[in-house]
Amino acid sequence: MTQQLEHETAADPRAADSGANATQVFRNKQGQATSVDPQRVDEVATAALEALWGVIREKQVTYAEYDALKSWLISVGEDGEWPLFLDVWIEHEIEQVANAARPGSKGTIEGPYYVPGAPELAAEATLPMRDDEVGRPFLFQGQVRSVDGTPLAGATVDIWHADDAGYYAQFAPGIPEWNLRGRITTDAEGRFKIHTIQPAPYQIPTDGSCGKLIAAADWHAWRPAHLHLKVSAPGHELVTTQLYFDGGQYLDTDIASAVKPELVLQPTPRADGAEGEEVTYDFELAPAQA
Ligand code: MBD
Ligand code: FE
Repeated sequence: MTQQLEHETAADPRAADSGANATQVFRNKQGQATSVDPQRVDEVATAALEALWGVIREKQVTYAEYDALKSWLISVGEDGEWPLFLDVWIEHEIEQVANAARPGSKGTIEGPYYVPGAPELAAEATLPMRDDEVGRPFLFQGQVRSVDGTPLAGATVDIWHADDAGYYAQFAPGIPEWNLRGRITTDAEGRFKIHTIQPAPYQIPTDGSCGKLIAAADWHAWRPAHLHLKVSAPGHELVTTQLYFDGGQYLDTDIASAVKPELVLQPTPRADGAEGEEVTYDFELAPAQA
């Protein structure tokens, strides 16, 4: 318990609550189930099963292990942790395949905690936060451009991140609905200036199924501190990404395998002498596919 205490909140966050919310948010986003061509289902499902059969043969998986797996898979559903499991251990590969050929700013995984419809904010804005929000002040600024260098006025920087205890609004109890979430519109020169606080590293809930797998395998449960972003502009491809902090813990061992060198910020002390750090990071968006 000692390692968890430093990142605990007053209200006690439970994996099952956070999981239920993530499941609901995903259902709302997805709407009706996507229909996939049967030939494609056959091709991908067969390959996936064959890969699994290969692991069973290679590792000589036993009945006891098979039963442990069955029991664990049932609990993942009961805990609502399928979104968490998939986004931590599978999404990074999907993202690589999806965006390998896209020019412009690097993307990375979305994760389970994006909620559409955050408050709309001006080009320079402070993210919604509590009057007594704990955390080191952080100024995140930059410009959104097309890959040819044209500044994109009226682009949207949709940002969400954890608080100083590593918790996300709407997924942990006792945090105001849109805390540390906002949609900033860039100014006439495509620029934005976001005042917020530095998030803490994120720990996968230890009391749910994902936490059980992590403990059983003797892995650590952490993601490095990060900002999540969706950057978009008319006529351009939306970029879903994350930004990390140079020198931060877990950068080299992110449980979600979502760190890329291009995504590591190097903040410096505020030039104007204000408390905290600042960093400039520009985004370049690819023109939308025809
Ligand atoms: C997170 O905050 C996150 O970004 C991901 C990808 C998975 C779990 C929690
Ligand atoms: Fe996150």
